[in-house]
Amino acid sequence: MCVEPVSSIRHVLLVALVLLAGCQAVGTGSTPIDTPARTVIEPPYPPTSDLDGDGLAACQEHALDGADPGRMDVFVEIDWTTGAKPDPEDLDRLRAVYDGAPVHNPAGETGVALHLAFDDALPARERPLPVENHSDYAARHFDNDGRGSHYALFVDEIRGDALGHGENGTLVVQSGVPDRSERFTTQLFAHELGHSLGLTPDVFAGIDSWDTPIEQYPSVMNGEVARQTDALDFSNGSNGPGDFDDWEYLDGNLHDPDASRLGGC
Ligand SMILES: [Ca+2]
Ligand SMILES: [Ca+2]
Ligand SMILES: [Ca+2]
Repeated sequence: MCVEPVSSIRHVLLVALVLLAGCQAVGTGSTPIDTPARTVIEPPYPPTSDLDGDGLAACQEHALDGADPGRMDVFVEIDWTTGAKPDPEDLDRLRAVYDGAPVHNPAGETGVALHLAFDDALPARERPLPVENHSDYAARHFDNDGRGSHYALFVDEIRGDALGHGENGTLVVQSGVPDRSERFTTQLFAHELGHSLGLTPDVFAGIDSWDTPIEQYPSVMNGEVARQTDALDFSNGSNGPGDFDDWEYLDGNLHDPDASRLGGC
């Protein structure tokens, strides 16, 4: 669940561009892919139902600003230590990826609404954060714990080999990795958020893999994608044998955020 240290990253830009071009070419053929008809369910939805599968009951979603019980929502509270705040404009790229996600929603639209809430600026640390200690921050600074949100902490440096870690609704990311752009920070966030949502190596072996080719599994969960590109998307499973449909998995198995403190029902 960790991303490889930057010291071992090799910049093979030309190869990356070629591979990117190959990835973009996938699915551009003239033969359309038949997709099964989806049933559109008209609101109002039963108050205690979760027909969009985002882990929030319809009555809870009515109590959350911006939530839609007919479309998947993912809420993330973002805290950061001094100097580690992620670039809001670059995070918009990730919002756009989620907005275009090929998931099924009862209201008929595809896509996932990614709600990113900047919350607390925390003091800088005197020493790098051990990755396992990010849960201490969550315990003290996760203001929306129990309100249907994930927790993301951005820090200036993580001690050890990892650049990030995420699972079960919380994640930590190192901002401003030396010799990498702000886009890399967003990519780390996209990767760790994938873990927080439920994409783990137990689900598919290509996740966190360093030897799965990009053209086989073009997902931000694939270590090779993080090593060679700044892509943010998950795979849609359309790339032949050995691929995995991350979005389909999330469509049916999204980690349910703790919503025990949400009112509305
Ligand atoms: Ca829901
Ligand atoms: Ca929803
Ligand atoms: Ca907070």
